[in-house]
Amino acid sequence: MDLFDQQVIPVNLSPELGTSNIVFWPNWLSGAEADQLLSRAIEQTEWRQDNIRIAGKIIPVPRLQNWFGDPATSYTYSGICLQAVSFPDWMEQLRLSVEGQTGQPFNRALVNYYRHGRDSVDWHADDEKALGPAPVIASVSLGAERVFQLRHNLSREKLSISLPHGSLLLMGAGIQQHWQHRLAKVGDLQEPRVNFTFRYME
Ligand SMILES: O=C(O)CCC(=O)C(=O)O
Ligand SMILES: [Mn+2]
Repeated sequence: MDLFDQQVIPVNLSPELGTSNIVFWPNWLSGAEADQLLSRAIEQTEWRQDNIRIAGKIIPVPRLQNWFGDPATSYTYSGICLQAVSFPDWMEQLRLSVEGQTGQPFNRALVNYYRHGRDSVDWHADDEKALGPAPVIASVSLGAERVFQLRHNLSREKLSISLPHGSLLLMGAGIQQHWQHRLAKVGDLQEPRVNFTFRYME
């Protein structure tokens, strides 16, 4: 990995708190490493199709997913409770590389499988109580390049970052409290994408 490849994007939080950073490594993994991880992830993950309740209706989430970490723990969001699955060896190695690159501890991962352009994740923040007051989130992207959008809760300022195959993105402390993010649907895209979001929970 070429260190000069690292991009630091300042992100406004509030007048009191100033800015935090998104740190982005667009070419974090080699093409061969990223290809291998993508096929491993797709083939070896026990993908779940979960449902959420929106306005009284039960709707399948538009992606497949699973939650990894200490199996004695679970993760609840939008009324979905995911019991954690232990990190398989290959994912444990990825977790260690992400810790090494970012200098931050991570002990959980939510893994998302966007099968095609109609799969997506709507506006949200990774701000569940269990993640503590200022979560730091690391995101590894594999497969189809998709646009990650962020929107400030008050100013509505927007940021868009295109996430290539093998990239790593780190959202610094404070961003989850002041911004939401999403991955919008794109028409006509057939190629899959897998994303790992590493988090830290006590
Ligand atoms: O797929 C992505 O890049 C984002 C996923 C995400 O925001 C999440 O899992 O919380
Ligand atoms: Mn998220």
